[in-house]
Amino acid sequence: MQERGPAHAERRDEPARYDAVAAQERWQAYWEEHQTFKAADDGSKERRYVLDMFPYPSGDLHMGHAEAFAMGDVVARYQRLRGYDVLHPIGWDSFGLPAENAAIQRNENPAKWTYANIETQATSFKRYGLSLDWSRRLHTSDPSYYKWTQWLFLKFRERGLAYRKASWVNWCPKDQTVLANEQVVNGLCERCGTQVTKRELTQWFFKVTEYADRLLDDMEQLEGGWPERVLTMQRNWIGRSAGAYVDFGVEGRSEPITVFTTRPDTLYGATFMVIAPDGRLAPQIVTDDHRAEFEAYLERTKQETEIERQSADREKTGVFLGVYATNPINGEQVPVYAADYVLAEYGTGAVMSVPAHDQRDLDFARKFGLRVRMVVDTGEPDPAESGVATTGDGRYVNSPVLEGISDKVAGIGKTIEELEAQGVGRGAITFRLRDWLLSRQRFWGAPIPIIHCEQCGEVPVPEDQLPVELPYLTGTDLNPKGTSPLAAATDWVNVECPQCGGPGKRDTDTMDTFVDSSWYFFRYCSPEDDQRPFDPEAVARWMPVAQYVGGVEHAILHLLYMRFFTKVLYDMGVIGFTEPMKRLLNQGQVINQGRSMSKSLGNGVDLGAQIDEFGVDAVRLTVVFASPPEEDVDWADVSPGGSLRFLQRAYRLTTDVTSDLGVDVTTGDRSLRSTIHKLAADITDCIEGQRFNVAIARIMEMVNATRKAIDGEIGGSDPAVREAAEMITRTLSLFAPYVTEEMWEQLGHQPSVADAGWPEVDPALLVTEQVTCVVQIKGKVRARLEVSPEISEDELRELVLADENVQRSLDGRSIAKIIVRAPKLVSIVPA
Ligand code: ANZ
Ligand code: ZN
Repeated sequence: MQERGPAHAERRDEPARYDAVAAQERWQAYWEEHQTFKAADDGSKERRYVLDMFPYPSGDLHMGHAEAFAMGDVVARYQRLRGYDVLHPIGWDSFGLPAENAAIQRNENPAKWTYANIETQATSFKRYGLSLDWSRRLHTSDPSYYKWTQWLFLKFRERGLAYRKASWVNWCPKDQTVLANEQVVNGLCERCGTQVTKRELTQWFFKVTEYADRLLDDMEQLEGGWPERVLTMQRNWIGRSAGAYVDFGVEGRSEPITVFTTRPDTLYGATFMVIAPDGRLAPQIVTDDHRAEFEAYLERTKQETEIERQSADREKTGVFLGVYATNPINGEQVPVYAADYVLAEYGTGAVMSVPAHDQRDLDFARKFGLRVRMVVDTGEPDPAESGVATTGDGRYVNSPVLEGISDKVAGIGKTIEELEAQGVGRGAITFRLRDWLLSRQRFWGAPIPIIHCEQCGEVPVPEDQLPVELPYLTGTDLNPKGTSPLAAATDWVNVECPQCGGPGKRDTDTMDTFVDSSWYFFRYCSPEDDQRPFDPEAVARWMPVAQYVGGVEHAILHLLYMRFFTKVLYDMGVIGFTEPMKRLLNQGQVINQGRSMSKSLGNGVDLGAQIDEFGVDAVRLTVVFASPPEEDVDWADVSPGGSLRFLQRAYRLTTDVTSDLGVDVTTGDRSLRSTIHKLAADITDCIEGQRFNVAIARIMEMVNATRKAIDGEIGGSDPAVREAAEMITRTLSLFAPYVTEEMWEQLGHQPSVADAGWPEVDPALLVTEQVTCVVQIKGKVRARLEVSPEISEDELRELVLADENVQRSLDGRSIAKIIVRAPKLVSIVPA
């Protein structure tokens, strides 16, 4: 027999208590049987789509899930009580690397681990009492789902938005395998500890850059609905920069080297040029004398991360390539270097170096003894001497074309004009955003539905042959041989070319799991559709999503990619909106003792154990009450035991209500009613404004006021007490679904409290009553004040004496006598 903790009520002669475990079992079964949370989707009510980021089936649910899903459920339950037909679906993001690693270890197919974990999580989600619509459940690793992921890939490709090009990937020379970024730990292979290098492989990309402008501009629609910091992160990630391309000629080469610069106005100060060692250009232009040195440098660069390369305080390194380029504005010859601080994939992979006005360039110039020429006089010391580059506005010097100008915008404009007139440059906008590298040399993902034919090249798998299902591989078959593990499944790889019937080979890459998660929210609208990824009418009915809830770790990639997918679908004409999520809530993390929970710190908190000890309601109430939703919850500072005691107090109120169901509550005690209605109005505001923790504090105030009324003169038979208990039950149901079902029943209602509606607040009860207080001085009325009927004598005396009219009448005279009859009369006799 399982031992039962305090979540189980012991029934001695104590006041009534609710039994958390029994309630959980009972109501879970009830909801399932009655499909309480299934979206009706029949047009009887206005629709609202509330969505939690779907989970990855890594194991059982943990505290992080507990928090995120508790928050999402507050919103879903609230919208439901407000009378909306709520769609609150659940599914699993079930492709991904951990399943593959587990399968290799256990010598089985990744599906086994994946689907077993999904079942465990599903059971836990049900126990957790979430108001989910289970009928729409999906898994991205089901062929019925990834069929449409593949279909979308092909549609994107038709639109020119999916293409292949060579790109650098992480490569373990010992295991002979491509590594995902997560598999590179401190520059070493996670499996064997070998130093990871870069290797060039042909990869698939989605052309997100084509949507860069729209991804930025459409953020206007998200202002106010999305956290500002997420919008800022996306803006920075997209990184729109205005500037110019400038062409530098190179002797003996027909093509110029084009640089991207945000400061074309500093062109006269460009005293050397730096290009990315790992770009196309460097190996082409390096002279034989310098090739060996260059190649050694390139090898070193390949072992560095992009972050290292860009860090400002690092000692600059680089190699001279033996060539000179010509500055187009003054015909000056400048030496060309390769250095790791210039990235191959940004701008053109080449920069004109202006050491006087760019610190990286200045550091480099000082290390390599290159010229520093100031072209903007900002009034600060000459960078050549100070070692500090100046970046501000100032008077242009040493720049004939810009003579007399002292403002950056004008300087940039004038230089671009000049460059365009001479045909050696043009104004340009670049983005930091790169195309999305979507192919993975991994097994457990959606295969890329392309067949490579020697005759026909890349041939899309015909639609009626989708899905391209994964072959059944297990254990060591999944160890990559060469590139992708799929390459080893020769029976699967070798197929007829759909176009010419000749021998073809399947593409052996699979798609990044971010592809799967970029469209799942559309699929929930019509998860059974086997003719298309989603039914456009169903999507039109439900979307955009009213509220999306998930972790801030997805602020960039997932949230950007799903926005991109939405825009492409809009361009395809299948949806009528360009932003999929109206509102976004990023919940904080659950931490312990000030730190993220981790195995090595031994500070993990087990969700299942917490639930066994305190019950679901107490745990959910605790995570939501602990702090504002977007802040972290430190489990060391919270008290689920306290939450459980509070829930028992709330429950006990309902057993103390002695008036009948349906009694006319408007005949109840006015002051209790007014207190409760004011709190209820405040709770509504708190929920709307996502201050869930404050809403709970207000419910606690309701419970206290009601308890006081029951134990005091008002008593449990007053209809206002019933009204209060019902409002408490309904508002509390957002946070503690089980006990509130018990309370609702205890109050004599039919289940479910989820159908009870949100409390309606009577505006008449919100106004604080006022009475008029008359102030007499020597028997004459000199002032009238509006005061609360409950004002005390002291308060009233103070108020009256501070009143302007009273002071004027007294005109400095002292007071011989003052009679205060609160709240209606004050009589003053001056000396
Ligand atoms: C000359 C110059 C003079 C620059 C100056 C800056 C200041 P943002 O603003 O981030 O777009 N740059 C261009 N391509 C680069 C690459 N592939 N790797 C590293 N740096 C690169 O940065 C644009 C500026 O960063 C460009 O403007 C270029 O340096 C450098 F006083 O050109 B600038
Ligand atoms: Zn062919």
